[in-house]
Amino acid sequence: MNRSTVLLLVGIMIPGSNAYAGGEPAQVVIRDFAFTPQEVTVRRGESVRWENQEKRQYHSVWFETSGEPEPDYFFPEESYQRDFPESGSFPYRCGPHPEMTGVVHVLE
Ligand SMILES: [Cu+2]
Repeated sequence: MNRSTVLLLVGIMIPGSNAYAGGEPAQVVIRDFAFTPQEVTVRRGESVRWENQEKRQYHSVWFETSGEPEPDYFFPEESYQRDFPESGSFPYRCGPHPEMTGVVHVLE
């Protein structure tokens, strides 16, 4: 295993690291009423995928402060994915659970 392979694996395996994982969407896990990692960084044009890993609870990923309508809830074993075509920092929350918050940072 060469050095760049090792660095790539480290980037994939450490939640919250800023490493670029090579075209796959950045992953955020939802479990125990929390987004993990709470902050995620991608490059402009990349996407983020939220996976609901709760046992029963549905959630949503709502970019309320961007003026967007709340998207549909998604349930355990479902996911929600979206692209980020603009750079900036985009806070979001869960619609039914306002205490659940996260931020997507999009680099130029
Ligand atoms: Cu929720």
